[in-house]
Amino acid sequence: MSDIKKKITLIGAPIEEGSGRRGCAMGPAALRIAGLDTTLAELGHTVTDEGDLKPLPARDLPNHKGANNLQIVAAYTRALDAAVLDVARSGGIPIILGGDHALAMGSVSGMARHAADLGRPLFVLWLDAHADFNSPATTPSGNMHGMPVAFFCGEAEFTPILDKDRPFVDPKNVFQVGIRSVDEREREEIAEHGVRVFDMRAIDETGMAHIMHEIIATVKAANGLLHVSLDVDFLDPEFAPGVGTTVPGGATFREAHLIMEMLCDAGLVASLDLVELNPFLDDRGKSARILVELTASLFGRRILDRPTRSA
Ligand code: 5AB
Ligand code: MN
Ligand code: MN
Ligand code: MN
Repeated sequence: MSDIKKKITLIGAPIEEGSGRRGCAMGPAALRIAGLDTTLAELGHTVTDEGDLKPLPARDLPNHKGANNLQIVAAYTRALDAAVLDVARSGGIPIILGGDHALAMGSVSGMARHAADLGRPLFVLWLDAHADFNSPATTPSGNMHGMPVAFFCGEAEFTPILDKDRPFVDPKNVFQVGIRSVDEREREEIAEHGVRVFDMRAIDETGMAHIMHEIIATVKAANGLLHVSLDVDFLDPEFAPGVGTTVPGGATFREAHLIMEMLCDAGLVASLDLVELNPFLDDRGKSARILVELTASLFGRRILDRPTRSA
């Protein structure tokens, strides 16, 4: 599958208002400087860069307790929902250059619409230290980058950011890998809704290959589309320090690459978020570069030309 040439569209989403600090707005620029477009083009894909979205704050929405910067987060959500659907509908693969993780409210909602149009289920692979299943009612911080999963599963419908009758993602179709920091209320929510969590302990116990075989087999069996959402803090801070929410004990360089290599062979990935990169906190572009390298593995770069070994 990795030899199939794709139509890839880069969409910059320089949102930082979903996180508690400044810096993620420089993420799209850092990913471009690290050579994301040329790297994908060298692998034979057709790459278009749509530039950065410039949404206007959604002034129709009132301030909401527990949802910091709601108007600007809603504006990005609406813009990305439409932009991602547009690209996917025309046969392209959208890659969203973040920007903080609140942007997944829009990117995943757009892909959920696309999957519904095709009559196929959408699965989400959430690579993150955090579960991001808070809502304005449960959040300890008010930061909306901790809420996207609850939002696109239809569990954080507190104000009309998008239409309420849009397609949601079934929480059982969300695979969370690398999790190691979950809030008390989130813990209850993800269990109640059946989110499929492979925490760091599961990775230690069974190994990444086993987990990925299981995920890929599930998506294939359901003829699903797969959206991958990669939060920089999924990686151990040793490899990717350029993020505001580092948590020790994260995925290694090779564990992350293996995920991408196996997904590439499986040929299931329809869309990708690269989020939470904070170049202001990075070490000489290290984290931007690793995101580009991982994306290259996802889209066909291989060490040797051989298929994935069976489990
Ligand atoms: B990230 C926390 N759960 O809700 C919250 O980086 C952290 O997109 C959220 O995963 C981290 O504020 C959001 C404490
Ligand atoms: Mn996240
Ligand atoms: Mn995170
Ligand atoms: Mn609930």
